Amino acid sequence: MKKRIFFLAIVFVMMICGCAYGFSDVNNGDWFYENVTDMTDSGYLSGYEDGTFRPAGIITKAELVSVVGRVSGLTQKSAQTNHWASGMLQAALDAQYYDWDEIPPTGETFNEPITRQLAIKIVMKAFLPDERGDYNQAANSVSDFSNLDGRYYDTVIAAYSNGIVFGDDNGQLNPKSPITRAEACAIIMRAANKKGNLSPYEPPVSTEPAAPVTARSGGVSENGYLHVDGTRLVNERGEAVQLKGMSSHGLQWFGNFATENAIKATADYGANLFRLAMYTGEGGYLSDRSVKDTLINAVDSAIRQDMYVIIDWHILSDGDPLANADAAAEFFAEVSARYADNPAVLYEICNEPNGNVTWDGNVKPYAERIIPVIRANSNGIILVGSPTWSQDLHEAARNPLSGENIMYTCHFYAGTHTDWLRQRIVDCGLPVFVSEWGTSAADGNGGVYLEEAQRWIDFMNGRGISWANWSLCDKNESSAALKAGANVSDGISDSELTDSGKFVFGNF
Ligand code: IDC
Repeated sequence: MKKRIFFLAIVFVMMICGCAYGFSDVNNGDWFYENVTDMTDSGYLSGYEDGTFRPAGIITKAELVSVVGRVSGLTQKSAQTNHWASGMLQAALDAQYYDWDEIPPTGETFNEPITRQLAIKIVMKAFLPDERGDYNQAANSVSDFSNLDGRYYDTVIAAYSNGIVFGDDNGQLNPKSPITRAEACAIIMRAANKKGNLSPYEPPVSTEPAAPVTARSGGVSENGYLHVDGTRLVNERGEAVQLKGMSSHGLQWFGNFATENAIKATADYGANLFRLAMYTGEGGYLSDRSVKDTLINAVDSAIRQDMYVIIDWHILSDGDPLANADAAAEFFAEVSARYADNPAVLYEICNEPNGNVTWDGNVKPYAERIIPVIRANSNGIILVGSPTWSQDLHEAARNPLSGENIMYTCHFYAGTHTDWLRQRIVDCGLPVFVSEWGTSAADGNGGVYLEEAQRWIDFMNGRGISWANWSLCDKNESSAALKAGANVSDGISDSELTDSGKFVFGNF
């Protein structure tokens, strides 16, 4: 259900999660009751936060194509724009649901209301492309048939003859008027039911490798493959590079802030890194494999934004990385194969070992098992944690891993960790990557401690240490970068940033 809500949050930009039942404006006697209920029950479409469905509201081209694409089982493709629906629009265009000029993939008209004639054509092409109808019958029953554009004759006639569309009480189709949400539900559900095989809901995961849409300063297209040189991170040309960006919160909870628009918004503020915290426990990957699809979509999004991206196996309640090493090996085999030799991707193999674990006895043996799995596909940067929530760099330094392009993570929270942890970084002599830090105390709340955070920023800048900040979400905790209810579908405005968010975004 969480995943479903996540998808819907993308599909219907203005809507947040809604309940499938009991919309205050959808009643049992309404002509669209069954269609709307089917649609919302299946998770293809959602209502609004205030408990309404708004059946008479209009629907945009992007919204209609997205829903039709989902119900008909299309997979998103790489697209020309960063619009939230562009991947599905491209897939629908390629599948010839509509023609180039009807909704140009360049995006200018994505947010316009869709006409009834075009909506009917798209629905017929998606579900019943081979159906035909009787011209005379349709022309007689539609009193304004002559208002149709000629290119829609065939599909509208077929729609009438197959009981997908009925005119209004006056027998009018109003082909060039916008279609309402209730009407869209009705024609989509009728056509899909007639076809007979509704595709089950699956989060959209593209099979095509993503590629940057626009080159950004400090991005992957500029720096290419990363390497470790001594204690420094360097680019393809051997020049020092510092990555800065946000970490997601747990993807099982806050996947709605790891969307392409959210990630793009951080890049627009200057970030060249995004970290995806895929929790293993607490309702994460080990109990819900679909979190991986959220992750993959987000990795693809970051790649399209020309950003470096960390795939974080976010152990936390499961403090010993060895406890789920089999699942980790399987996971990293899969994702490293998908992103084989992609210069954008970094692998963080264990967020924060904690509890009764040691470097020698738990973390190092785990790393020695997982690193070769990744190396079979990629020579990219691998980030390794250490005991005590990735603070025991001194333990790792005594018995470091062998091999190239390995860095050690140090995690700090400004309200808890100060000079002594900076000193550990200086003393350890290892290549260090701060893949998670917060302006709060270590529990993610309290403060914020911006003076100490500034000391850390100065320290990291001075040593060229890369970082990702915890976290891009709107949870009511001080480490969250966004205020409650922030809407990231249209970017992130200054007024949506918390004190922490303002400080961090100002430091990209
Ligand atoms: C915290 C979240 C909080 C959540 C908690 C448990 O901020 O909302 O309830 O995890 O899942 C870490 C962890 C990171 C923590 C964060 C703050 O990597 O998952 O997030 N923190 O406590 N290490 C040190 C601090």
